[in-house]
Amino acid sequence: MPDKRFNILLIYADDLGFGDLACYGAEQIPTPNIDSLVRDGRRFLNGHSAAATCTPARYSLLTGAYPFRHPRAHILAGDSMSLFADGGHATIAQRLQGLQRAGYRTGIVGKWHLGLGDGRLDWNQELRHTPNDAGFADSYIMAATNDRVPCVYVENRYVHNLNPQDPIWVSYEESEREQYVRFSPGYPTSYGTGRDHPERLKLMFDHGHDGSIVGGVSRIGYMKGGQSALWEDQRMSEVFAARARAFLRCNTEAPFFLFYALHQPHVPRIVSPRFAGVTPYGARGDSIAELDWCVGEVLQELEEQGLRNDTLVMFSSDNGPVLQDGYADFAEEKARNHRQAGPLRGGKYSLFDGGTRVPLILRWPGVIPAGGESWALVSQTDFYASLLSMLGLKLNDTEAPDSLDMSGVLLGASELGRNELITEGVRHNTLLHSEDWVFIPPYDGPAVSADTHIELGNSHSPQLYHIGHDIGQQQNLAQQEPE
Ligand code: NG6
Ligand code: CA
Repeated sequence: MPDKRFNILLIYADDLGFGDLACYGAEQIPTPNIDSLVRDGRRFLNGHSAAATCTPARYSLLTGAYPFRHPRAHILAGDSMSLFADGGHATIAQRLQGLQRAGYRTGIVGKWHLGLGDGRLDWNQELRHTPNDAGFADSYIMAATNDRVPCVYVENRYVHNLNPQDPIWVSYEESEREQYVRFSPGYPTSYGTGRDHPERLKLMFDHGHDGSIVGGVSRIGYMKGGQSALWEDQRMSEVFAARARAFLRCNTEAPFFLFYALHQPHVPRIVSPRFAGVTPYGARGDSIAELDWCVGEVLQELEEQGLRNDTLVMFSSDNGPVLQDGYADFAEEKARNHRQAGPLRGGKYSLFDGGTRVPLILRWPGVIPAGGESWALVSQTDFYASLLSMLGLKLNDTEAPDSLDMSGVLLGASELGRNELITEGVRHNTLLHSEDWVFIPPYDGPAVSADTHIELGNSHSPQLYHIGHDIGQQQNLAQQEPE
């Protein structure tokens, strides 16, 4: 039986790289709140997400299962069926919620991207297979990503603020595009598409992203209707921050688990006017500064509620960084001296370490010694078993098959990380981290992405790197060290 009840605040950025924060070496992006977590907590330098893209990384974060165990754990469309509707693994939220004595109040605010519904979704009805069915008692989310339709918030089982007189339609079928192209005055509202009406765009698409235009930005996929429910990109951070703060305010009695899943710095990077131009790096830098403000908001709420010492704060990112990801926001040109992946090779989508090695910071005053750091190999996949262990609990046979108890190293009581870890680039292309070595098997596909210009790590030859000596993965030792 758990005797220790503590709160868990899991803050998760979207596409934030290993080098994007001042506390990881960035020079001109102000991130004082996240930096304070490092000052007061512990920073990890070899912490990984499970995959170099969002959906599989999030799946593994919540379930403690490697993403390749779920055949559909790939980047999902905005109307994809929930990964939990066809036999996904149990989530840490479910486990915490179900605890006998320390039953947790669970909530998610922000990006979901693990699918909704059990097949064809009707956005105008009560939704099934929402986060509420995956262990989250309170849920206020965007379904997928900020570059995908539908551009609406979902509150528990309903699209928030939807007017039934203006129903919402969503499709990802190219064959249905014609229906979404024309502006038909009146009902149902059509937004036109970026491909057909580029003159209406305030931010030009670059690759993909030429579907429905919402708020002057064309997205992936098509939608019409639902005008009253549309989100405003510039206000998204405030909306989510207010929801997260409200959750914290309302849950001061029971222990809570809040998954605060931020949308920054994922494209389209449209920040609140307060953050426009605060960094020399254009919209991407500004969106990281805004992300830090979001972190500050929830840390402030913890202070105000007197919960600072009772709360384990965990901060990380779902995958590595990307500059050019579908919109002409000139992130590459504007990045100049900024090294978004720090010393690492590759980034989002990549088999190189830049794909999954991300900032990982934990703060728990009085438990985790302040100002520590660790080079131990740890994975977000381990959060499940580690959190249970901190509660004095063990995994049962059916849950979290790949999650290891890393509570010692996470809390700063040990330096012993994993010996081995499997991560993924894209499409369940796996690679192996083994102590100081990284082995990337041969994979088909371009060495460099024509769209994002990222080195993907595909090669017809096996690759072996000693990352202890060669963190930038420049020297392939596969021939030299075949054993
Ligand atoms: C890709 C999108 C990219 C981004 C990514 C998902 C194109 C050409 N690219 O398919 O812009 O949306 O999916 O990002 O459409 S993630 O962080 O959610 O994994
Ligand atoms: Ca992501």
